[in-house]
Amino acid sequence: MRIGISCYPTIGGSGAVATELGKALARKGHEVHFIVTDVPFRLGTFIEHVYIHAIDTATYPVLHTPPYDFSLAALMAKVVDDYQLDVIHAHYALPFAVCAFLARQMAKRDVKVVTTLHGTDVTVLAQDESLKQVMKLGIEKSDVVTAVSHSLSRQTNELFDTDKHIECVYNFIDTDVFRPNAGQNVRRSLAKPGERVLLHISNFRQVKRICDVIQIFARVEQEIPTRLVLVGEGPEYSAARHLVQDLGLMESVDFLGKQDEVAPLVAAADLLLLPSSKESFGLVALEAMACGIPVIGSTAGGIPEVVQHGVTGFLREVGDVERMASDALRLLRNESLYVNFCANARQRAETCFHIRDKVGEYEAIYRRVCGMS
Ligand code: GMT
Repeated sequence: MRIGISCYPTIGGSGAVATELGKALARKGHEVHFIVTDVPFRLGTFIEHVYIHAIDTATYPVLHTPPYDFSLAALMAKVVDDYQLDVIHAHYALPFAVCAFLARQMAKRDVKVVTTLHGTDVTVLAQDESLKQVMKLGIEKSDVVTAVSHSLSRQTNELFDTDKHIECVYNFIDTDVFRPNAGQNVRRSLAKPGERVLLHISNFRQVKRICDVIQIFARVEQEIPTRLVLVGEGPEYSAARHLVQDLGLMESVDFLGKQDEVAPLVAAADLLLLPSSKESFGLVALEAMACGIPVIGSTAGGIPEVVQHGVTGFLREVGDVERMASDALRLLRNESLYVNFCANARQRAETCFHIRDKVGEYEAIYRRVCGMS
């Protein structure tokens, strides 16, 4: 098939999922066209059957802001016609599903639109009433809408007061890349022998509750020698640094900033912390599980669909740092429990979220929507 993919190319779960999906589809022989502002960050080296179409946004003195969304819609329509696309897969309702809807009006060919909701569009952007109406249009005019968890499907139907069927296709993981022992060489540079490593990776938005991450670490560190590794950056970065300084923890916390290849870092950790207040799925939790790393997190959104409480990690109410810290200590102090959780985590990633199965689910959706099955 010929498939167009539009996503945010910058670092983030949705961009990672869209890019890995495109690469996997291309490896299976589909023609994949990324219609984007920039080369997606996870694309890596040249892959046969992958094309990149980058938007060239018009700027004129009379326009206060470049008409980015219209340029994107126009480019989508052009790629649909030039390359005879069967499907546009929009990763995010806003702007991509709405642009795909516009593109369909302009294109000469009857292209189908599949939209995947990743969370922030629904849980954050839809708080703005005017954007909500535009997003609702994008969702309702898509041929198929998927969400990355059942929690997000339900939330979307409630929030937009729509009965549009929203299928759940879980995010996925390449268990050959994210695997136990992928971080053997990295471990030595993160911690001394005998020290444990807690890891958090995010874009440091308020919803990630970085201060909870630090509070959990502060409690664990009082009991056993432990280091905290923080990967990423964003609006809460300085607040996080201040809290670490105020608690006198600068010596035992590493701020590594944005990192492209996280598999070795994830595999080098002992536990992943994800205490978010909002999380439609929590891709990083799945990355940790695939590496055989248990997760200490919150019960927000779709996290309980990924992490099984008491089996592959422990989940508590948002903000309950006391119990999250004692869960972490319980796992780190009990070797046989810890080893069990590690094995469960890896097994769950392989059996429930394998890239091969999820790519198959998306292919089946494309075929269905194009009347091929
Ligand atoms: O979590 C973020 O802030 C980034 C955001 C994104 O658009 O990349 O992540 C969302 O999509 C990911 C991939 O589907 C999910 O794993 C994240 O849970 C989701 N983030 C939120 O719902 C806050």
